[in-house]
Amino acid sequence: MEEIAIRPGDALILVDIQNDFCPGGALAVPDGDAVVPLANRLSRIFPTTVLTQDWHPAGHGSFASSHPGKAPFDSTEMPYGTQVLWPDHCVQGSAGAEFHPALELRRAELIVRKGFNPMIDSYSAFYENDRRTPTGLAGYLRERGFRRVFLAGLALDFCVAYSAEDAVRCGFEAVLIEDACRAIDLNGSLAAAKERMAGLGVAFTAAGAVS
Ligand code: VGL
Ligand code: ZN
Repeated sequence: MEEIAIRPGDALILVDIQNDFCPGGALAVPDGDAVVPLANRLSRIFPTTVLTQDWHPAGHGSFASSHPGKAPFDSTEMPYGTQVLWPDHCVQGSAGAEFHPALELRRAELIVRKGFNPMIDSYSAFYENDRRTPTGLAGYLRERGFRRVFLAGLALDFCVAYSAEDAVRCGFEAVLIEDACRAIDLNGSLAAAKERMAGLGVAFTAAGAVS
């Protein structure tokens, strides 16, 4: 595993480490809570941590319950393309939308909420799923002089992967901390996500190799 030294201009982005993505949650990622101790350790060694928080209004367009006749994990066509339909999750103000209780928030300098547009999902920390509506994160990172982002969290094959890909498209170097992520792995989504990331030049490392 590639050893990587943290340098000025690096930021850690911890993606969606929320109750609904952990065991017992509405969209539980297998073993999702296993990332928490690694995320905490990483946030103590990075100069800056950014958190993302999936934050949907009730009745969100990505919920299967908003599409009569559809079940969770079916797909549908939205104006911006194909969208997987999810169980209701991370509803604004609900306990499921809160960060995992053991996640240390102290070092987070920014919390990016996403998915609040009722008709557009937002996997990526940078753009909504129309791939055109920005969250503002790229501007924030640029204004603060960050050049390289390290990503970890949930789920590797959706929000983490989309964020890493968009980071590269926005001109940042991106490093995925693979063992500090867990995946949903829906119909081969994990292998596909890794291939897309590798193709864009995202680097892969492990939490223990970053210092
Ligand atoms: C996510 C599906 C729906 C994620 C969020 O955090 O990966 N996946 N909303
Ligand atoms: Zn969501």
